[in-house]
Amino acid sequence: MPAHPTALHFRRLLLTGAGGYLGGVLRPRLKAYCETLRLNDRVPLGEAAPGEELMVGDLAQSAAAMVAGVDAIVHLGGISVEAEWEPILASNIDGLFRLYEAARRARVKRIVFASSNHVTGFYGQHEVIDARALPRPDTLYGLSKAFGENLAQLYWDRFGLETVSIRIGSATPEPTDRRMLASWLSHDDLERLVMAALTAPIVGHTIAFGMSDNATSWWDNSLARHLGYRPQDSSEPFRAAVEARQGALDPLDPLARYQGGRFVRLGHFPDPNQETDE
Ligand code: NAI
Ligand code: 15L
Repeated sequence: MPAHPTALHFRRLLLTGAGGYLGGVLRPRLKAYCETLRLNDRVPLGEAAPGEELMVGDLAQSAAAMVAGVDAIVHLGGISVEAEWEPILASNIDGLFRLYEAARRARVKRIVFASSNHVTGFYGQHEVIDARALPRPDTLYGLSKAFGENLAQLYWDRFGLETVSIRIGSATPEPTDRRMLASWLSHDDLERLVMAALTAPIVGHTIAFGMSDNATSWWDNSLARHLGYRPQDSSEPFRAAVEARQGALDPLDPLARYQGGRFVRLGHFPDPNQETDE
């Protein structure tokens, strides 16, 4: 049963990063909304199900072929955690640019871009921010997602190519630590948000925070209200089990202090053994 109530049906959608974790979540779900679902990743994608087209290859090299004939793109492909600069540069900067360039030339109308909460990971957990807050990336990874959002803004302002940049929180089957009580995005709500982003009448470039209807929240989605996203899940039913499992945190621990949690203290890859000073 599709989680998003829509009669709108796409002829062909492209899902990048289809071989990754969220690709596996969205692959069967997006198929319900389109005649043909084209899938890309540089890792094997298994057998094509009915109505699927598989295109295995690096997105920087195969962007033009990937976007040909698609109505819209759900772009998950990229480095999804902190890493060395070179792979981030290749996938999240150059790969993203190649994808947008190809989409512009092919006159694709809209891209849903998987951005990340790590664009603003250095805001404190005591703060509530909206999409007007300046980026405060916590990693090279978060920095690359901030670049992606700016690229999306450029392609909207200059070329009228629409994007919804979703700053995904933590999209897991259930919240497993205290931070995720605020950052959790259920798989069903992820589907609802991606479908809202694909089907809202006009989005320009919209930045939306990818979260469920959590009782604790650091993110104000009022600037993305026009998407019509209505989360239906909440981390609250998991709170007692999470708090029993994790216990109280030292308030100075980055896990408790910053929205980006442990990402703010991950090794900086050019010098990975050196922890950052606070
Ligand atoms: P993942 O790492 O499991 O999947 C990413 C996929 O992209 C991989 O299968 C990888 O092979 C592919 N990829 C990377 N570079 C590529 C390239 N140059 N060409 C072709 N394919 C390439 O990540 P996950 O968890 O599925 O996340 C999907 C997207 O959502 C990522 O962009 C990530 O940054 C973003 N995101 C995910 C969150 C989560 O909670 N899972 C939270 C915030 C953002
Ligand atoms: C992300 O951006 C990562 O892709 C994902 O693996 C999680 O770590 C998530 O953020 C998070 O902040 O929980």
